[in-house]
Amino acid sequence: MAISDAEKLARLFLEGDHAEAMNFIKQQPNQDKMVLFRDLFTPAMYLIGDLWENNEISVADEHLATGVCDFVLSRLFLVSGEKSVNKKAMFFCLQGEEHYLGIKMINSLFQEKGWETKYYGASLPLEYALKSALQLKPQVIGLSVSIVYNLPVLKNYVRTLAALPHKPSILIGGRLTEKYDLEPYANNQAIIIKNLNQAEQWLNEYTEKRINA
Ligand code: B12
Repeated sequence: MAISDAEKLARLFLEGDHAEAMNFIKQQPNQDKMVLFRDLFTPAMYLIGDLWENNEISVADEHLATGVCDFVLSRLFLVSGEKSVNKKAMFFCLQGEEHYLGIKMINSLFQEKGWETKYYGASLPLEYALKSALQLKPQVIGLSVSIVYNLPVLKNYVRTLAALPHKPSILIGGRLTEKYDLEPYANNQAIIIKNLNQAEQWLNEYTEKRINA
């Protein structure tokens, strides 16, 4: 059976081959980040998770693969580009949450659409998130959560950030959103995004509303 492109990418990640992984991505006919993230990076990392869960690869293999994935993602970041002053977003993982590759992709997609973004990565305690949000006043605050034991703090993040005077839109994403009903945590104050397609749809609708307003 022919192996898929996502499997090929997963193999390059697992071989720890930064250069080949980068070449593989550069050679893709469709360079749209949304497509690369949805069809290649995400399934490649999910596959690595399955191999890990089934003991077919070790923790060391998984760490190596994560490092290469992170490297390639960083290389895809925009270093310049036109930014709109009125489209600011900040992204981070809840306290305790180490799975940051997903929200790094989301940050990159917003950047590509002209947003000025601040990406804070893993495990950002609420008090520091709040401080930064008060300074930056982003229209969008994106939170990521992947592990169930990190969920209890979610409600508090949403409640606190939604109460900011400039009323940002709060987005919740991450592996758990597809698996569980997180509405009770969102408390009608945040929007739950289940995957990249929904993220793109939300972004397009948000932009359209602003143009019409
Ligand atoms: C790499 C990895 C790690 C790395 C993380 C590296 C990093 N820098 O991110 C490390 C080694 C740190 C790690 C640690 C752990 N991990 Co881990 N990890 C993974 C793995 C293999 C890949 C994660 C990943 O990058 N996925 C790809 C991204 C792109 O997917 P994603 O996060 O879902 O994001 C997408 C969407 O959800 C969305 N999205 C994400 N965030 C946001 C935010 C917003 C605002 C929006 C709009 C959208 C959005 O966009 C993304 C693009 O498609 C997964 C397997 C898997 N199925 O995901 C296991 C997995 C998540 N880990 C798991 C476990 C158990 C752990 C540990 C508990 C292991 C341990 N015993 O220590 C720890 C917990 C650490 C912690 N406190 O968070 C389990 C969870 C199982 C469960 N039942 O909860 C998994 C599923 C592996 C498995 N199959 O068993 N892990």
